[in-house]
Formats: sequence, structure tokens, C-alpha cells
Amino acid sequence: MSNLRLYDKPECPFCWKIRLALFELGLDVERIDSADLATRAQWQALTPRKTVPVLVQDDLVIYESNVILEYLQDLTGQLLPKKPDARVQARLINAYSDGVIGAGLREVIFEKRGNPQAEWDMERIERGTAQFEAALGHLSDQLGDKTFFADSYSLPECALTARFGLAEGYGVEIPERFANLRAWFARMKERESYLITAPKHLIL
Ligand SMILES: N[C@@H](CCC(=O)N[C@@H](CS)C(=O)NCC(=O)O)C(=O)O
Repeated sequence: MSNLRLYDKPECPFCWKIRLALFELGLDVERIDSADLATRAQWQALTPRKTVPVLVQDDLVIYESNVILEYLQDLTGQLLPKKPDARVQARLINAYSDGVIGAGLREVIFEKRGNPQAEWDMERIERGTAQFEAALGHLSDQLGDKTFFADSYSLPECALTARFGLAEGYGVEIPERFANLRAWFARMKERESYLITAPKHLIL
């Protein structure tokens, strides 16, 4: 399959999970940085909410990351488990990653990004970090002693690898009490997909 073009933003967690999915599925894609002024108007015209990621294949334009993931699943059958109940669990973790894990992290990242350290609102950073940590218990329970959240690399790995990668890049650690999540993330970082898709300045 070819002709895939992704309007992309390196640090966007929604874009990063698409990059991971595409790489893990072995799909070639032309990546265009959404900050590129020469193409900004082009992708903004494709999406009513003016957000990235936007995936284009010939005449097809898809602009919500989870709709993109579902499309990639439809094409390949490799992003979700086979059994319907396991699919539900995988989708729920993806939703939890977007909504709950992302919420605390956003506070930390938005505060640190672009602001000189001396001006950081430490209360906001601590609040966001605490919110992130509080959300990890559910994930730790879901993972248990499994290698992947579902039976193989799937939707939750794409979503959470991006979130944990951003967390690490912005100085937010997974606490030691969540040993299974730490080990899981270490495994994800060993995969080629991490090296290829991570924003270069965030690779630790
Ligand atoms: N629900 C959307 C959220 C996408 C989103 O919020 N993208 C942000 C970047 S993380 C964005 O495009 N913001 C506007 C911009 O960067 O110009 C999705 O899942 O695709």
C-alpha cells in the first residue's frame, strides 16, 4: 500500500501514536510537518477542526487520530485483537490514554514548553504530575504481568508509548511502585518504532 501522506507534528501525542502504528504495520508514509508554513494552509483546509494528525490517501482524508487508527486496523487487521471483548479493552485503554493520562500530562507540558524554567508554575506542574501518577494505577491493573495490554502489540501500545515518551521527555517519571508499567515502557523504547518515531529532542 502506498500514497499515504501524514500531516504531522513531532510532539503531538495523537500524531505520535499514528506514526507508531504506521511503522509497526510496515506502512510507508510521506510525513509533512504541520508547522511548515508552505503546507500549513493545505492541511488546515482538509480538517474542520484544524488539527493534526491528518492522513491522506489519494482522495481519502481522515482527520481524527482514532478514526485514522480504525482505518489502519480495517486495512491490515493488525492493530486490534481478534476477539470482540479484547477489542473493547484495547479501545478503552486508548480512550483512557487520550482522556485521562493525557489530562495531567498536558498541564506539565504546557507549563514547561516554551517557558523559561525560572517562570514555571510549580504548583501546576505538581498538580499535573500527581494527576498523571494517580491515573497509572488503572493501567497497571490492566497490564498485570502481561507483555502487551492485549495479546500482541496493538492500539494501547501506540497510544501509551507516545504519552509515556512525552512524560519522560518533560521530566515526569513512572513511579517505581508501577514496576510492570516501567518494564513495559522500557520494552517499548527498545523497539525500532520508538527510535524512528520519537521526536528527536525527546529521546532519552
Ligand atoms: N481529537 C484530535 C486531537 C488532535 C489535536 O488536538 N491536535 C493538536 C496537536 S496535539 C493540534 O493539531 N493543534 C493545532 C495545531 O497544532 O495547530 C485527534 O485525536 O486527532
